[in-house]
Amino acid sequence: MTDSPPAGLSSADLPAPTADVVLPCLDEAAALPGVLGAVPDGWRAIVVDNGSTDGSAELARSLGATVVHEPRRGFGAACHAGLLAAEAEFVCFCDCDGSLDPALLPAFVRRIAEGETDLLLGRRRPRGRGAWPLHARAGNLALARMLHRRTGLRLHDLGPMRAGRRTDLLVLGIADRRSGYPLEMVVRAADAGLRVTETDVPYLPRTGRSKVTGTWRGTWQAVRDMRAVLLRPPAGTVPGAARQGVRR
Ligand SMILES: Nc1nc2c(ncn2[C@@H]2O[C@H](COP(=O)(O)OP(=O)(O)OP(=O)(O)O)[C@@H](O)[C@H]2O)c(=O)[nH]1
Ligand SMILES: [Mg+2]
Repeated sequence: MTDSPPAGLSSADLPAPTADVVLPCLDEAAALPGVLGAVPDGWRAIVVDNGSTDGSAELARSLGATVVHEPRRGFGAACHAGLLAAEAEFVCFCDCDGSLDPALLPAFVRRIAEGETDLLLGRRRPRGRGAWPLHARAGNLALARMLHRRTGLRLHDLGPMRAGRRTDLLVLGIADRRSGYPLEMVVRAADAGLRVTETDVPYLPRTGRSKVTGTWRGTWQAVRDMRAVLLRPPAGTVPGAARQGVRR
């Protein structure tokens, strides 16, 4: 439970609880100074590197971040290594390419701490040309529809910027280590009865070279990984019994 604010103050006047921010990073030296500079004061930035060759790890360390090396390639492998390394009550995730602003995250954490929601996702609202290519948007929309059919959740986006309670996220047992990780987090959270909601966030053109959804190949891979997540039966479900709603 959250303590009530002292008389005369609203909860918005109080500082948001501190959190750890997981920043998956693959060759993002150009974006790192801006991203780390926007991490709220007193929060821990956990940069998870997968063998960057542009000096990202050294740069992040010199800028005060905790750097975690994850030997296994993949966006999900990086996110999960960051979650395992986190220690704060609240954990946030944010891309490390300058497309999303970590300074928005205290408002996310506040809403969770106040009991409004359990997993809060940033719904990306593109700002500027090229921030979000059409094919990536179309893929995302298709996945949001499939997610609705699978879980009943009505989300517009499966964006990478998000926040939750560390213990809630750890017990979900997310297994995907590639592009399906963000979707699997949402599916498992819904299956576990957590409240999953979204809030608008500006989405800016990334700094540096596009690696995933900026390319057709990356998008195709992401959609395939995510489809596989949606086709998996809910955890703890007796195979074949999902239609009858039977759970172990
Ligand atoms: N550690 C690690 N980070 C990754 C990996 N793939 C992507 N990232 C990081 O995860 C974040 C999201 O990846 P992006 O390349 O921005 O993917 P995207 O936003 O879908 O597409 P683009 O911005 O167009 O490339 C960025 O901070 C990347 O550096 C990976 O295999 N390992
Ligand atoms: Mg990006």
